[in-house]
Amino acid sequence: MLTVYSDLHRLQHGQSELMAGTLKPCLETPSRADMVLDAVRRRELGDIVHPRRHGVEPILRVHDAGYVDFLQTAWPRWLALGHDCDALPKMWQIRRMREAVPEHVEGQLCYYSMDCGTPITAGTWQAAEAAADTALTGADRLIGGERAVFALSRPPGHHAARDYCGGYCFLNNAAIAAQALRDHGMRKVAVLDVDYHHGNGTQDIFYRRGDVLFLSIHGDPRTEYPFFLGHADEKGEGEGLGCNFNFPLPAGSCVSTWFVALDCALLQIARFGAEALVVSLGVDTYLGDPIARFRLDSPDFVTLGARLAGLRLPTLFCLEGGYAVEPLGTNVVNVLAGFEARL
Ligand code: Q9C
Ligand code: ZN
Repeated sequence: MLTVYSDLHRLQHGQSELMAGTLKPCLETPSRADMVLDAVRRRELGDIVHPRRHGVEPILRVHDAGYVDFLQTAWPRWLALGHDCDALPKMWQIRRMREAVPEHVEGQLCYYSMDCGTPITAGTWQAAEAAADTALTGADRLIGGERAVFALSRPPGHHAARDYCGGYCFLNNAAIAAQALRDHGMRKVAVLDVDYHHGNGTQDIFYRRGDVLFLSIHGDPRTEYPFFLGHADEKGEGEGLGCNFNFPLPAGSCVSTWFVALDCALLQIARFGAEALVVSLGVDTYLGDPIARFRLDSPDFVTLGARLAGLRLPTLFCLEGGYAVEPLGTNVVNVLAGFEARL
């Protein structure tokens, strides 16, 4: 399988995220991509290519122009305030407050963020753009006839919505790629999100669309991040009604429960008549993950890959979460090798 990778991901290296009342070192680190790239090489998955630059147009197909402008300008504007640390928001527009974009960068940071775990740093825009280019280059290859491509995208993307960042995500790589597949002639595209956390950003982007099916298997938001989206009764709206499927599972669910949900999701993808599949590939479903509570073991990821291959669709894998850094490469490449039935 072809891998797309850029070293520019290193430019996103935040210092800290707010966790349990204190600032802790960021869990979403450059070493994550190093581990995955290392496993791709070790397991001889296939060629590794650099992304091609696509510019801002395909990003603006799914993201709000004001939000993109904010991401591009936030760092110098933050520095101009005299700060010498990463930018994190500290309040939110909550119920009955005004939904208007503030002028000051500090207000905009709050307006365009969903949490305080997603620091904007000097290289955030460049890294996020490179991750989007990575997914877009993967989409190009699928259009060119490739059976499957792995976009080793970092920072991840699935929590990034049309106009906000959060959950370590800035640009929604999988959604940008799915839209590019649509724009290049694929009539129906499915996005399957297997990360432990609900893909709220991807759901937000396609919720009113009948041409992109979104499905997510995740920890139940009644007890798990991101809390405010990902419930089973979110079915889509308007043209998109019936094109959104959430499979929330209780924290601590066992492997067989998880695979029952996967079978339900695969059935819906086949029924939808998707011409291509984008997989938001988070492996924080791993039993050793520090912030998630499912129980998949490393060999289960091989099974996941094999089941996905059964759909017989052109498939783009976009890397999302997974924070047990040591086994991260093995778990990710297990999915890809399982897909190719090459172990
Ligand atoms: N104590 C992704 O997997 N913080 N993002 C949760 C739990 C946010 C995860 C804190 C987790 C975001 C791409
Ligand atoms: Zn996650």
